[in-house]
Amino acid sequence: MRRHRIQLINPNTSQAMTETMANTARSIAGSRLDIDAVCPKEGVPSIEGHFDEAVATLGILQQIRAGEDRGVDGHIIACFGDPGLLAARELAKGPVLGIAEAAMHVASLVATRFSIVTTLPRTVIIARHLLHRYGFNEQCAAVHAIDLPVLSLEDGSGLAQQKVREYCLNAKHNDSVGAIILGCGGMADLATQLSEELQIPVIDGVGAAVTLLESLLNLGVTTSKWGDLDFPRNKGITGPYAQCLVPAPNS
Ligand code: 2AL
Repeated sequence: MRRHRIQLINPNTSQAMTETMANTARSIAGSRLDIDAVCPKEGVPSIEGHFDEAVATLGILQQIRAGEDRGVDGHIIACFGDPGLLAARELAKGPVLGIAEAAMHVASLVATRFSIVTTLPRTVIIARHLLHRYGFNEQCAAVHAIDLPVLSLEDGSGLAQQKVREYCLNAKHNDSVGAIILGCGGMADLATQLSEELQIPVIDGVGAAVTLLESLLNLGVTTSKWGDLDFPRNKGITGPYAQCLVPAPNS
């Protein structure tokens, strides 16, 4: 089996969060998987709503373009709203996974029902939309918000981590679920310890996406270019968006 290189794209500009996720991703990757961890130089410092997602999407597409150009085999969009996922799949030859979609698939393999613990209450609707879009709504008992912003996970106080633990414990006892999904990329480093401590699978989307992406690459399965995920048509986009344009082979 040949070596593969993937890129982990943190769509917000937080270097600290990029490193948290990169450390988790590399600890889970097999010995034949190399991981480039990247984040945009400009954009939003954290993604906590529809507006933030829209702003972050251009940076994600630029990173996908750059990754494809240097020959990476696959990509992970490491934000729990999976911003720009389908657009990224159009642009990329290799597979592209979002951490929310990956976490939901993994949770559904080990439990009949799960709950999600996320950051601010305004992100709950984003998770809910994804549950519907991916077909997991019936399996999700509840989406809980710890009511702290994304960057509180990186402030060194430990308060956000304490609240994540508290909310996971409550979900275990009150939601009749068999698993809990951590609803933010910045929680990636908490899953292993929480799973052991709470004695219930606590699933982080970064680790889930790394493992699933590696499996797809080993299987030789890649993004379908037959149909709507075909490369975008080259129609002469101007301005900053031009950097994201891939000329479609036959247009
Ligand atoms: C996220 C995430 O994973 N990264 C970020 O900046 N915002 N989503 C979330 N629900 O907190």
